[in-house]
Amino acid sequence: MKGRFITIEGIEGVGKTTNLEFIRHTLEAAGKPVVVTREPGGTPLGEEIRSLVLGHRDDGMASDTELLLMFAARAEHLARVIRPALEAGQWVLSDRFTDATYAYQGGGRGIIKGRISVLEQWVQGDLQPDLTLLLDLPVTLGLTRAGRRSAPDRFESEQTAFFERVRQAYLALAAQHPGRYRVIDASQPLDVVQHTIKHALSDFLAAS
Ligand code: T5A
Repeated sequence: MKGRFITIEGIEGVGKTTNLEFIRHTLEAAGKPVVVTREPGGTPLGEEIRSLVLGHRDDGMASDTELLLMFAARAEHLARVIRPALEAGQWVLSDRFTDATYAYQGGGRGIIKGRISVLEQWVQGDLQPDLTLLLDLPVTLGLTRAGRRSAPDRFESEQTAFFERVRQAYLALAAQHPGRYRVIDASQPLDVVQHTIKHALSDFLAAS
C-alpha cells in the first residue's frame, strides 16, 4: 500500500475533533492527499451503526453486541474507505480505530483481549495504523471539556472509573507499541498541543 494510515485516539474531550483539521492542513501543506474519516462511522452504513451504539442510553446494550457492532462498522469502513484510499496512495486520517476497541470494550467493559484480537485479525488482517497520536489528559479535565457540549451520548454517560480504565488501557497500548504511538499531553493550551502534534508529524513525514 502506498498511502499512510494515521489515527488519533484518547478519552472523551481530549481534543481529537478539534485537532483533526489542524493535522489535515499540516499533512496537505507537506503535499500529502488526505482523507479524513472517523469511527464508528465513516460510511453510510457505519454512521447508522454509530447511531445505534451511541444511542440506547436508557435500555443499554450487551458488551458483546457493542463489540460486534464496532467491528461490523469497521469492516465496512475498511472495505469502502480505508483500503481503497491507501491503495490509491492517499493518507488516511481517522478519528479513532481499533485501539479504541481495546481501550473501551477491553479496558472499559472488561472484554478479554483475546476476543478482540480474533475480530481484529478477521476484519483487518495485518493492516495497522502507521502512526497513532494519543491525546492524553486527566479524566476529570476531559469530561469537563466534553460536558460543555450538548446532551451526553451512551458512552459519555459512564462513570469516571470507566474512563480511568479506558485511559489506562490507552497508555498500556502506547507502552506496548512505542514505534507507532506518540503520546501528547492534551491538558496543555491548544497552541502548545498543536505545536507538539506538528513535531510528531514532522518526524513521521521525514521518516516516510
Ligand atoms: N468507541 C469508539 C468505542 O467504544 N469503541 C470503538 O471501537 C470506537 C471506534 C464515539 C464513542 O465511541 C466509542 C468511544 C466514544 O465514546 P467519538 O465521536 O470519537 O467516539 O467521541 P468522543 O470522544 O466523545 O468525541 P469528543 O468530541 O467528545 O472528544 P474530542 O473530539 O476528543 O474533543 P473535542 O475536540 O470535541 O474537544 C472538546 C472540547 O474541548 C475544547 C474544544 O474546544 C471543545 O470545546 N478543547 C480544548 N480546550 C482547552 N485546551 C485544549 N487544548 C483543548 N482542546 C480541545
